[in-house]
Amino acid sequence: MSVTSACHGTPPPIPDGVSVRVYGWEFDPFSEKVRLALTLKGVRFDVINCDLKNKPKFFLDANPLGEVPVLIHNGVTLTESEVCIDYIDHVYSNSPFLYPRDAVARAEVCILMARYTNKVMPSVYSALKDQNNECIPDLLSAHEKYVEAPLKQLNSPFFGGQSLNAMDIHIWPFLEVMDAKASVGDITIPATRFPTMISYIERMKEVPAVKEVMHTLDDFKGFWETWKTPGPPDYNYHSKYPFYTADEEIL
Ligand SMILES: N[C@@H](CCC(=O)N[C@@H](CS)C(=O)NCC(=O)O)C(=O)O
Repeated sequence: MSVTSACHGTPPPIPDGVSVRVYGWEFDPFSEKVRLALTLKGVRFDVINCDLKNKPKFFLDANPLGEVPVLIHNGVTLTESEVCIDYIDHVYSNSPFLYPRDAVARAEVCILMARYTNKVMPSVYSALKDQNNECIPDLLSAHEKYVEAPLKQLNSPFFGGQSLNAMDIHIWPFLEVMDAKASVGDITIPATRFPTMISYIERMKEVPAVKEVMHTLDDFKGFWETWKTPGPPDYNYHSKYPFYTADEEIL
């Protein structure tokens, strides 16, 4: 079977009895957050890879902004990964709870997430675009302040305590990329500055749901290779989820 992402001209996916669907692509950190939240809740879902340089009509119909992820559930269409995580926690009210039920504790989680979005994400975007590693100091400072320090203060295995919460889900895909970049020597995460964050990353890698959604170093290396050539990355690269093809139904 030829594997391809849905692209311009591809007809909408055919309902196949799976009630939850994510439009995304394999190496997109925002889509990974939604996949992780669903996996933690034990929800069966499928993923439709979307070619972002040649967006399928059904995807643009679902999100006219043309951004992944999109979460489709029982006729509900949602965008924005954080909103999706919150929705998943409400609709699937089984444990693990992704947000505390106590209002104050919940607000504290939301504050940590907002700080990561507002204060750390810009340095992540800059570092991804930067060819000369000039943005690495900012990336490290931001993680020191908004990940290493609060995690050290919490003194628990995860932001969610003994299990993951929305903050862990929110930051994981970006830490996963940093860790992979560190493994290939593109960046250095100094052990003396990041003792808590480094052991946290190792602990996260052992969580079964994280293992299911994360990528191997070889996956990353292969994907990064496709990004070195001019033009967009290969949105199809090594996806472990069922694909929709232009001439086939979803598996
Ligand atoms: N705030 C959004 C950000 C989503 C986002 O930036 N998605 C990118 C992932 S690569 C995207 O779809 N970009 C496609 C485009 O802008 O054309 C979220 O958390 O879901």
